Amino acid sequence: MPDYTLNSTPYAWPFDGHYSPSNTALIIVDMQTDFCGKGGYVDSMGYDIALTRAPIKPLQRVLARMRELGFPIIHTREGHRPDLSDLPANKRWRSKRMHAEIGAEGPCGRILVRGEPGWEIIPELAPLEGEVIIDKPGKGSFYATDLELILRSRGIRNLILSGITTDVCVHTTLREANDRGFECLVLADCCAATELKHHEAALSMIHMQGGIFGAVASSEVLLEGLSHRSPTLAV
Ligand code: C5J
Repeated sequence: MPDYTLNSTPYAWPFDGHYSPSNTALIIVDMQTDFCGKGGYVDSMGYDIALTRAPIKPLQRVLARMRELGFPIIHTREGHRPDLSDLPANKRWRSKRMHAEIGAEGPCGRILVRGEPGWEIIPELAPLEGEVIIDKPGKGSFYATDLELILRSRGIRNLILSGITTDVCVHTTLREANDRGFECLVLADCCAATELKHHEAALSMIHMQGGIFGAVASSEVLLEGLSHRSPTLAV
C-alpha cells in the first residue's frame, strides 16, 4: 500500500501511513452562528468574530475535497435543551457574567439553545443530507453523545479535526479522542479561537512530547496530500 503520510508536525500523519475514506473522518466542530456569527454568543460576549470566521474559507475547500473523495463528514453543535435541563448551573452563571447568559433571548434567538437560529451551523458549511451531526451539551464531542459508537461502527480510527474554538471545543474533543486511541490531525487554519494567543498556544501544546495529542497541518498540506487521490481510487 502506498505511503500517503502528510507533511505535518511534529510527525508525518498518520503514524501508520494509512488514511482513507474507510478509516478517516473529518470532524467540523461547532461552526455555528453562536460562535462565529453576528449577534451570536461569542459576538455578544464582545469578542472579535473576524477571528472565529477566519477558518470558513479554508474549511470550505477541505470540505469540498473530502466530500468529493467520499470521506465521512461529521459536524458538531454545542447547545442545550430548551428547558435547560442539561445546562450545569455554573456554566449558566459564568455566561451571565459575560452578558451572554445561555438560554436568554439574544439577537439570534435564545443563546446556545437547540433549535434557535444562533445554534444552527452557518450556511457556508451547512451539512449535506446523510452527514452525521452530533449535538453535544459540553465542550467535548464525546461526552454525553453517541460519537464514539458511530466512529467504531464505521471502522473510523483517524480523525481530522477542525472548527471552533481551537482552545476549547476542538481541544477537548482532541483530548477525548486521543485517550480513546484515535489518531488525530488538527488543521491549523481550519480552526480559530476567540484570542489569537490561545489558538497558537493550543496548537503549540499538540507538539510537545513528540505529538502528545497527535499532529498539526495546514489545509494546504492536507489538500496537497489529497490531490494524489481520486474518488474511485480513494483507498
Ligand atoms: C466555547 C466552543 N468556546 N465551541 N465553545 O464555549 O469552543
